[in-house]
Amino acid sequence: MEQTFAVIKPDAFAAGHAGKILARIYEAGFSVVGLKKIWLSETQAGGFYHVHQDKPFFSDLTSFMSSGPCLVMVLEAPDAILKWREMMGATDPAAAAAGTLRKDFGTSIGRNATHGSDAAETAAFEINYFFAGLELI
Ligand code: RTP
Ligand code: MG
Repeated sequence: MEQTFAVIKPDAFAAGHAGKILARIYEAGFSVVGLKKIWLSETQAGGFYHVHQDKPFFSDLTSFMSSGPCLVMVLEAPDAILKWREMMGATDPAAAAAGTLRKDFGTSIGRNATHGSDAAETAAFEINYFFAGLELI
């Protein structure tokens, strides 16, 4: 079993897509071992995406991620990191494959509906950034 960290980002949450995305998560066989609604500050969003702090899109990214509530989750499954990345699709919804979450619910590269950890080390950092051990059931 492996755990990954996932977010239903402010665009998808505000558009009312959280229920549909959660249904697809359960249908895909993930266990949701942690789940909460949060509204990040810009500073908190910057800490989460610190690896991108020198990128030209960083301020757009932190501004968007702090623009409204989102759902943060810890998902568990065999190969959860890769499985969730495949379910999300490419970063840019325009390039994402049919049937992926970003194709169905994203509207631009900056407003792409979901986040997923990209490696075991980032999953560990991201899970720990948002959840205490007692919240993972
Ligand atoms: P995420 O971290 O959100 O799951 O997305 P990702 O791994 O597919 O993509 P990443 O390279 O980590 O980029 C993080 C987020 O930054 C925004 N972005 N904008 N304007 C741009 O060229 C650009 N590139 C990336 C995206 O919203 C991406 O999800
Ligand atoms: Mg990423």
